[in-house]
Amino acid sequence: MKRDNSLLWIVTIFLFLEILLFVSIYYFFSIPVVFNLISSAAVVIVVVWLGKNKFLRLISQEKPKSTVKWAHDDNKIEMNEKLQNVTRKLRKQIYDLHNLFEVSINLTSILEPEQLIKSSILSLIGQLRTNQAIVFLPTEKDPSIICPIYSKGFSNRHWKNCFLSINDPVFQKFDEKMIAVDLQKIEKELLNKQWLKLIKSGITLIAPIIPKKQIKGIIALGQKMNQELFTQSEQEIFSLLTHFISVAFSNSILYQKMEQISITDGLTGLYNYRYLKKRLEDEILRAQRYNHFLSLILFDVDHFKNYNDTLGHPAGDTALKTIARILKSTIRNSDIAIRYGGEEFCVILPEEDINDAHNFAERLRKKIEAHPFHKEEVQPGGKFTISLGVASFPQNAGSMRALIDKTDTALYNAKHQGRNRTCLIQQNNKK
Ligand code: GH3
Ligand code: MG
Ligand code: MG
Repeated sequence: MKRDNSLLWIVTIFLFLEILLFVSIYYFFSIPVVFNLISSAAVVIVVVWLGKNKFLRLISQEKPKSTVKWAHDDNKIEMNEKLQNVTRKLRKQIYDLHNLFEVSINLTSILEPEQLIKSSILSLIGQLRTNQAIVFLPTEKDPSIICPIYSKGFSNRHWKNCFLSINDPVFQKFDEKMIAVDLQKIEKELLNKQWLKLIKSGITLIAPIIPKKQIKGIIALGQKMNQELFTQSEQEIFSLLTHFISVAFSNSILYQKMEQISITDGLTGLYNYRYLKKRLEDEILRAQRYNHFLSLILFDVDHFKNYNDTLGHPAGDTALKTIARILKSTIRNSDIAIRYGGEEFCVILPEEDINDAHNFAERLRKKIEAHPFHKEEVQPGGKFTISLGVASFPQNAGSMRALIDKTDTALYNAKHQGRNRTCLIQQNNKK
């Protein structure tokens, strides 16, 4: 390598100039100041010019470039570029995995199916940089037919009346790993009118929703925002996310079923006592807020023990189911029918005052009295009947507890006065 002698030269020139200066001071007193200034300025400029690069290298810790080019330097540069590319790809994969992990945790924590679908679509759109996604799930009437239930970025006309069979030949293209399928790569003869319409609207990739090894629906994606094709790794991310969504969806459906079971009476299918407390509280708050009436009816089968003892428990169960059926057919959509316990039932009538509730109670009582229950002649009056108590908020009670107590008292009065009748609180003789 060539030695850098620049500093040595500078110092030598400087010494020479200074000797000249010294001599000039001695012999020609008038010249030296100008000469001294010029020589010093020249030295400073040269030193600054030569020292600049060295100084910059020193502060940036950069090593001086070798002036000799070795044969293996090109290989090194190439290797370095390759390594940087691999590092970049690995960093991207770690970032994607981290995102996937977070998204999966978020999705599995959503227990409401509709909310889950909406969040899933937003996650897919964000992760895969597309602005179109659509979810197909079974129709209510026929679980073997799927239709769009939620979409983002597609206009309604694209997917209105779009129905696909769960046995569609396109779905056979999902392999056992259930990796997403690119619709561009599907043979044309497999694509029916519906698929052609969907492809025309921009759908490119589809992945199956498979909660339990059986296709229940699909998620379809539109094009990427930058109009590029989805890469292999993006297709894998889509498949993986759809798999998470499938599991989360299945859990949310299960949770919803369990929740429904926990508030439903197993014998009659009506709501149970657990639901009554929660719902009545909510309805009273609503009645308070909007200044509405609210009525409660409590009724009990007359001499049911006798019916049970004479005809057996199964006959008693059948009679209870019949009562529930008659009750369901008598209430409005907004009324809430509940099995209070044993052979006691209850109806919440939102926005109904005491007179409306009394009319309803009488209608129900007469329907039950008129219904030909199995071997009802075994009952004391020869008929299968009920007794009812009615009270209203705020006319008779100002709180949930008070309303239940007043209705119970009215029912007690109805029993006490001879059964098969309706009693309003404080009005004991109405039949
Ligand atoms: P009252 O007119 O005073 O109401 O007389 P009752 O015989 O109806 O009243 P009681 O409380 O003496 O009897 C209620 C009966 O209801 C006793 C119980 O065996 C029966 N019961 C409670 N739950 C069920 C049920 O789920 N199925 C059947 N078959 N019977 C039930
Ligand atoms: Mg009874
Ligand atoms: Mg009873």
